[in-house]
Amino acid sequence: MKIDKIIEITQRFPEKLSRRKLLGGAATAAVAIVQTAKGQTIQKAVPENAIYEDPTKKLGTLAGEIGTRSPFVKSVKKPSDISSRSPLQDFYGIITPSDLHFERHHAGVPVINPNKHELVIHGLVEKPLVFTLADLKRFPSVSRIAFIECSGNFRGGKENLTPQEICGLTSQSEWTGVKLSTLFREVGVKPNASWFLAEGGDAAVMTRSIPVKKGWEDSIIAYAQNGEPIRPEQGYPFRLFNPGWEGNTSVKWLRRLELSDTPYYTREETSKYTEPIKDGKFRIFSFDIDARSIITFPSFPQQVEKGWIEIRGLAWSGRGKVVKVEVSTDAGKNWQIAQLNDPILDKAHVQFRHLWQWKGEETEILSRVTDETGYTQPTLKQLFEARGNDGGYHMNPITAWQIKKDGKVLFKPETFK
Ligand SMILES: Nc1nc2c(c(=O)[nH]1)N[C@H]1C(S)=C(S)[C@@H](COP(=O)(O)O)O[C@H]1N2
Ligand SMILES: [Mo]
Repeated sequence: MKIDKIIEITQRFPEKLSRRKLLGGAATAAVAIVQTAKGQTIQKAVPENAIYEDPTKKLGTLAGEIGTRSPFVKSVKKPSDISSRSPLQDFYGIITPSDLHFERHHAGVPVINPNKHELVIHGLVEKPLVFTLADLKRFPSVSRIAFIECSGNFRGGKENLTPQEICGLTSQSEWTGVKLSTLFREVGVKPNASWFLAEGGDAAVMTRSIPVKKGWEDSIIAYAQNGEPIRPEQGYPFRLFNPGWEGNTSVKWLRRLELSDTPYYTREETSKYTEPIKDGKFRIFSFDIDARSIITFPSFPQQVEKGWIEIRGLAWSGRGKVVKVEVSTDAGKNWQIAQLNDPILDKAHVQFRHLWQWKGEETEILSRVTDETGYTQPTLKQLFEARGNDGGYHMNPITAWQIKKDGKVLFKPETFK
């Protein structure tokens, strides 16, 4: 039927309706009241490009100073008072767009003038020194793709949770900066220095004790992120970055490093960032991020249709490379090896995928990762058995999604009682 004229766009389809079903393939955006060539007035679903002007008939916006996201893309972080979470379910590949990197601030984001900001390195060193941003940029630079994860990255308890809500306190960037080992050589770290204190220049004046060994190994003073100066939310003008370690140790807005022969037992490593290990005991300085994986598609609130589905997700380990991700599509009875997409980097988010034919049965889908140390992601039950069920930090349980008969996908709240 030839449409002569669109008279009125009446409504957008409710999200619930499958657009594909309605128009047999074409992307539809609305219902229009249209007049046919024969003068009849009828209601008809219309494709998006019938509502929005034909882009081939009009000069587009000219080149600009800064790129934008399409108005059709709605990916955003989820802020609470103290943090905002990355929308893991929206990501492609392994890099988190800088403006979607999760944020965790203990006293907000400071405004720092790089010309007034300095890094002091002192304590057990031959030659205490002060570095400006310009000074740091003169040293040999390194770039590395790696994740940062907050060790408090776990939510559960109800079915309507998205990957973002469950574990969106992890993000991945290409970080550029100077190796801390380079600066250690510059100041002449003394042989008896075994710890250093890292201090931030925000209102929290956040402090953490870090073993000097880590500094020699792979810590970076990062001043850039994904090709641009590090964002204020991530620590502008520079931050400490400890690959694979709990996010809290990667002190942002870094202003001071003090070398010492003992840890400092700051608030962040005594009252906070310690976790129970049964019998009233707590572990302290639990730096490594344990291996974890999560299926990001399909996940709540997505809906699946019968047929072939590519299950997709992210896996990572703070102790090195991911070597294996297994997926179960029958609630954990059988496990299959998932495909890992290149690149598979050290201490980095890796993409996995697994082809699955869903025939309409009610089931649960799960993923579990094994890293190069041989460690395999535990169940929540195993975590509680090992540590008592006080929860706390470093919770990396296997995450299950329930697939309902109608294709609805829901988080499977923990069953550990
Ligand atoms: N100075 C300072 N550094 C900080 C924090 C802070 O509040 N102040 N938050 C820490 C915590 S708890 C985490 S998880 C990471 C978060 O880094 P991001 O906000 O860049 O994602 O930064 C850490 N570094
Ligand atoms: Mo954190």
